[in-house]
Order: sequence, then structure tokens, then C-alpha cells
Amino acid sequence: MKKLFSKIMLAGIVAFSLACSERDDSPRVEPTDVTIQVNHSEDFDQEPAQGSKVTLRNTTSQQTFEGETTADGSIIFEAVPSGIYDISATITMDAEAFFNFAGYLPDGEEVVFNANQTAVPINTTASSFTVELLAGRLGNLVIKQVYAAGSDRVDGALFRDQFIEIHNNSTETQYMDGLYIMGVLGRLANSVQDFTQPDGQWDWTKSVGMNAEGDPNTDYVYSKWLYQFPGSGQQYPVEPGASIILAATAVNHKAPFEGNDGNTITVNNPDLTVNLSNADFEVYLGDDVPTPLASDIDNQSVPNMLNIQWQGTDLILDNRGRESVVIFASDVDVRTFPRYATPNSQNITNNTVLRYQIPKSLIIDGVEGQESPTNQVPKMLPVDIDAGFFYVPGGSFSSEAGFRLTANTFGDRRVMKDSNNSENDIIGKKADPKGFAD
Ligand SMILES: [Ca+2]
Ligand SMILES: [Ca+2]
Ligand SMILES: [Ca+2]
Repeated sequence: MKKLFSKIMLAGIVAFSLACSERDDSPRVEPTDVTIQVNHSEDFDQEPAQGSKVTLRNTTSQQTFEGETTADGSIIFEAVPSGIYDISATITMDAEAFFNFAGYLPDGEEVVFNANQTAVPINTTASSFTVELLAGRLGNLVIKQVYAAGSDRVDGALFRDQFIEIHNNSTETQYMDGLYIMGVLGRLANSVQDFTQPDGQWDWTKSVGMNAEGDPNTDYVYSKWLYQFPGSGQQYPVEPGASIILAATAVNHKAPFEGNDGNTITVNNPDLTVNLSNADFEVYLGDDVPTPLASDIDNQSVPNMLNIQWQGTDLILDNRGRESVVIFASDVDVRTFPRYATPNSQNITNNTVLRYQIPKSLIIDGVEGQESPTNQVPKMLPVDIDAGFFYVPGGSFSSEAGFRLTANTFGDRRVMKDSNNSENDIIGKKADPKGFAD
């Protein structure tokens, strides 16, 4: 037994000596220079990640090497003893740094990316590694296009061709199912009254029966119109970089179509309007209003929104552009939320319109439209939802939409600019369903 052991030992020493015959006293744990390349994932086009903190930890000795990647996303650790290592990389970006990198603001104050590879053999023949940073879902649904102006009263489609487009600005598939879209009620006059705030906006603290946690004026928005997307959970996916169209009425407005009254609805100049026959959703109020619009026809191949509250007899947006739109999610059915009358109505009757009170914290995205910089109504959205506003230079019936700009393209994923300030993010341009502003 002892003899056999010695023979194996001897054979081992001989083999080792042979392997190291070119060098004299190389240690068994031969050091090597190790290169670690840190990249972002495909969501961000595998861009090199500058400033990532990288750690190598020997799983036996616990010896640790740390450093930060340079501009090309790499770092070199010198004289790392051969062995088994865990490799990790991390980078934390505050909201501003992430905006500079991606072109849209993240949900929280900061974003943390991580990469991990465990039990990696490192030796003279394995000394170069690439790791990929991952994070949770980054980004959200954003309102990409608001077409409120409509098209020429004589030659176009008036307001019946209006639509809203919502874009998945995130790194993961999202679902429209059950989300809400709402026009925010604002006062259309600047005059200061005893029921307004100093800027002329409704002072909701004076609404009959107001009872809300926090500030009714700054912590909530109130409904002008309100619809819910249909679906049971995962029926209506939107891939990263893709979008959906919510049409007032999902028909090709460029071509003649038959209205509810049997008469043909037509436009003189098809170039002024849009084809919404392939819209993803539409509003249909034919079963809800006493006198439906002739143009409000129900395209059977386009799912209808769930109608909660409406303004007029279809999804009719303010053609002068004074329209603020928010999308929000709520686990609790919004139909059970408190409702209030505007504070100028102090005698509530059966005919008083009550407005749903929506906590600002539920809002996924919101954009504020105004008629023009020189003709504004009181600000409708809290500044942390939209610090500014957009408008269309052509004004009413100009065929122009508020159109969100492109920030970046990562692989196939087109990312819209979102600084939560429409003044920087949205321009006025001819409406183009699923097109791009730039
Ligand atoms: Ca309709
Ligand atoms: Ca339909
Ligand atoms: Ca936003």
C-alpha cells in the first residue's frame, strides 16, 4: 500500500516536473492575468458597461479581487492564482444616468444591473470572460401618440378619426388587459373663482363630501372620460418596442363606409385622415347613449373598450388639443372608487356628473395637451407626471397629432423618449398610426 502510494506520488511529481520543465520553480497555483468584459443584455444591444464594479472571489481561499470596468466595459486583474472563482458585476444608475443611457426615465430612483457566474475555473488557458448584466423590467407603457385635432371639417373626417397610441417602452412583454385609460378633467377657463385654485384649476378640496388621504388637488386626478381595456389577464400582449392603437372608431376613414343610419360616410380628401381598420381596440357607445353617432359603428374584428364614463357620444377628444390622457393600473375595480362633483356644484342631484378620483400613484404614464403656448388652460396633470405640455402647431382639424420622439433603438427594440416632460418628448406632426415622429 505504502509502495503504491509512493509510486503514484512519484508519477505525479514527474508529470508535474515535465509540465513545468521550461520554468524552474513555478508554483502549483500559477497566476494569470484575467480579463472580464461586462456587457448589457440584448435589451440594451449588449452595449459595453463602463463603470461596472467587478468582483472575483476564489471559492476555496476566499481571496477577492475587485475593480471597475473602463470605457470599453472591460477590466484586467493581474496575477490571479489559478482556481475556481465566482465572478460578479454590478452597476447602479440613478434616474438621470439611466435616462442618459436609455432615453427614458426608470420607475424608481435608481436602477441596479447585476451579473453573476459561479464556480468558474480560472487558469492560464481560461482567463478571459464575458458576463451579461441583467435587471428587472425596465421601463413601462408610454402614450406615444394623441390624435385629438381631427381632420378638416369639410374635406376630412372631423373628429371621428381620432385615436391614441400606447407603446411598450420596457424590456418585457406587457399586457393591456384590465388597464385603464382616462381623460383628465380640467377647467377650460383661467378665471379665479371661490371654487378654484389660484391658477384657475378646480379646487377639489371644496367638492361636496370630499374625503381623501393626502391632497385632493395634487395627489389625485379626476375623470373626464374613462375606459378599461378588455381581457382576462394575458389576452392582449404588447411586445417590447411594439404599440397598440385605441381608435374612436376602427374603420378606414379614408374610404367610404356605411353609418348606423344607413347613409354613407365619406371624405373628400383621404390624405387628410387615417386608416384605423387595423386598430387594436375601439370605443363603441351605440348601446350606451340614447342617440348614437352615425359614425360610431362596431367593427366586429376589433375588441371594444369597457365603457365606464364618456364625454359625448364616442371617444371624442378636444379638437383644440386641451386633452390630458393618463393610463393606469389598479387591482381594485375603479368603478368602486369614490366619485365627486366639480366644486362649483354644491347641490348634488341625480343629474350631477360625478368624477372618479384616481390616485396619482396608480398612473403609469400621462401626457398633457394644450391648445398652444399662448393659449393655455390651467395645468391639468401633476408636474411629476408631465412637467410641461405638447400642442400641435396646425391646431384644430389639422390632421396633426402629439407624437412622442424616438430616444434609442436597441436591436429591434425602439425606445421612446420619456423625460416626463411633453415639451421635450412630444412634437406636433401629421397623425400616423404606428408610425414614428422621427
Ligand atoms: Ca366608436
Ligand atoms: Ca368592435
Ligand atoms: Ca412618462
